[in-house]
Amino acid sequence: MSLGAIPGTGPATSPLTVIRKIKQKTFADLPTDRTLVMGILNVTEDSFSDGGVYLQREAAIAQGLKLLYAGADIIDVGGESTRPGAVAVDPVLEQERILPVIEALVKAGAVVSVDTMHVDTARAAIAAGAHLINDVSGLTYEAGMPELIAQTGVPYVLMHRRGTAQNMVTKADYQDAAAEVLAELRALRDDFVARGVAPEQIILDPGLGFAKDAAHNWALLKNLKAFEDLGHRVLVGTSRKRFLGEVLAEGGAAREPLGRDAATLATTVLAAADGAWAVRVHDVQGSRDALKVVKAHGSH
Ligand code: PMM
Repeated sequence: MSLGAIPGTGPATSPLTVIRKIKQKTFADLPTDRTLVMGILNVTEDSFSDGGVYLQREAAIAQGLKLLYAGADIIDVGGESTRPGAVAVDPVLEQERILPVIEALVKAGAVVSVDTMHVDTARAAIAAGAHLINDVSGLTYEAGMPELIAQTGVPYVLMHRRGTAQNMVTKADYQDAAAEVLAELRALRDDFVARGVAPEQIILDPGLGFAKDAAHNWALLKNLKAFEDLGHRVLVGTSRKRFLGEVLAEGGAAREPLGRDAATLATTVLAAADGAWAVRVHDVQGSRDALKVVKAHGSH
């Protein structure tokens, strides 16, 4: 008997039909009984450097689906590198890179967040189906961002950063990093609320590595509960960051990024035990496993 005899299983079944049948998710569908995993999908030159635009796009969508099937609760799509010294990307190019990826992942049933500092890109991403905006610009946010977030009502990650990617390293100067970052993030939160953003829309992130050195990052990780006490969900991003490479250094050289996943998992466990809402990570499968252990232990 031909498989085609069973409706919906034959070779004539269009893959598109199958995709359409997948129930599209919303932010409200996310679990609330454990720490969530936000998988990182960077659609930047350095991440997908070989091939033309089409190949980059295909590779990015394939990687996003891989993260989704590995158990990512949210996929964070970014088209502009945010590391220290990174060159700013034109928002038009940023949108060319990420909009088709967002559309494909939303269609496949993913909850998608968009890592952007640009109002135009955030607006276009929301129109393409993105569920939340992850803005790392911190104290130097683009004019109009709070108004867009207020109008659209989407959840919004408000992360702490002093300065820009170009100059933030020079601004990593604190007497008491945890207290100062907390005070600056609280003031920024108040500013967004005064501009019409509902407090429930705001997710706070201490911004590890953004105008912070290793000691500052550890102070923030140790004081996560103080951020949670501001009354919002808290997102933490430690994945493969340099301060972990420094802990693992041998012979004075920091461990390279791809060798930092086990150390990242340790910080994931610590953050979850302190009540983090979500962790932003490269290693989705490992993070889900580690969080199952935290849950079984009853720590979150
Ligand atoms: N870190 C990076 C990029 N985006 N977003 C949030 N909310 N928090 C972070 O800590 C964060 C971020 C840099 O990491 P990558 O270059 O590995 O993406």
